[in-house]
Amino acid sequence: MPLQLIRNDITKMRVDAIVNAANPSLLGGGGVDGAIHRAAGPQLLAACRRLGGCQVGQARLTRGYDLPCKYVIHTVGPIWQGGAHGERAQLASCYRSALALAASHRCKTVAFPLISSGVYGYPKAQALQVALETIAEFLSGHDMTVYIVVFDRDAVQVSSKLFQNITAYIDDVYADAHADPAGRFRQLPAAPVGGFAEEAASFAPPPRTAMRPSVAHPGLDAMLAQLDESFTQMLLRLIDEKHISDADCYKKANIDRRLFHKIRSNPHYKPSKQTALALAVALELSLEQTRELLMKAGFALSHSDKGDIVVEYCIRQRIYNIIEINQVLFKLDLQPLGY
Ligand code: AR6
Repeated sequence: MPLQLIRNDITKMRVDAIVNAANPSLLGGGGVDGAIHRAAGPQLLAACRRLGGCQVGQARLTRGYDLPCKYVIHTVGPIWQGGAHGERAQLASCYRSALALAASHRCKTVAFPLISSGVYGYPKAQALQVALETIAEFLSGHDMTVYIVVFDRDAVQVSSKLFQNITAYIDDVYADAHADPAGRFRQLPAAPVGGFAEEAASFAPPPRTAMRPSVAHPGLDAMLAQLDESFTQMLLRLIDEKHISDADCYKKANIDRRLFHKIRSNPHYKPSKQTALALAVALELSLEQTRELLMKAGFALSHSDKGDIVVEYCIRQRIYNIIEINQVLFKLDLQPLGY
């Protein structure tokens, strides 16, 4: 998945590069900067000394030393002064500079903390918005997987109205799915004597002779020769019907280009449910079409699954922005769409 929001300690990320929220001296400090220097060991400080500092909005690169990543990209975020002092442009420039440096070092996987959102005081929700927008823009022209690593789930603040509506919808639908409408579990009738034996008999396998191949089931071969449209075929048909390009589709679905090509080149490809749902959202399908596309991959939308209910709500409300949907899923500790 090209853009992923995850909860982790960035020093544990096994990626090509992690990004450090540094200060202009590049000589270490508190927060994520302190954690990165501690985990990388003293050679990182020696390498930073040789760089001679960095200006706000720019980025510098060192090796990762004892960290599990190859590189550390140090960038200096703006100090929040109320928002009217060019902080947004400076913060966006941090992400762009760090990503450009990562691309020039052929990094395929990069992890960012929420720059400026700690000691430097940038409001977390706004900092996340700048990160998401700037990274998404970069990814529209580059093949890379970028992780935004947040320490606490509160950093992700979905619009409170949307969040309230979705949680209310989950409460309704999930509660219905888990209710016991006919009181089935309250009054189990006593089983008649011999009742189970009768049932068992009706499920007994047919006699062996009836299980011989196609001679006994002349219709089977014909049925197998007339399979329905497959997942891939339906997907490609919808892309054509909607007049969008493949690239628009997989980018909007937040799906890796290689995965999309795998799906495209195999008419019988079976995607994961999260991938199928991401494509349904990218294609802005109705709920009915989404169900049909999912069914082609062997899945259903279930009211016993909170993630499914969130997606159902979003589709009903025509919320087709996968990043927004994934923020809600993240906040509820549910699996994101994509892959
Ligand atoms: N992994 C992921 N995120 C983290 C981690 C971690 N291990 N530790 C903290 N965060 P901050 P800034 C989050 O203060 O605001 C330093 O002293 C944290 O919750 O590290 O850019 C520098 O030397 C917050 O959301 O960076 C500078 O002087 C985010 O990382 C100054 O702080 C950034 O918080 C830079 O301040």
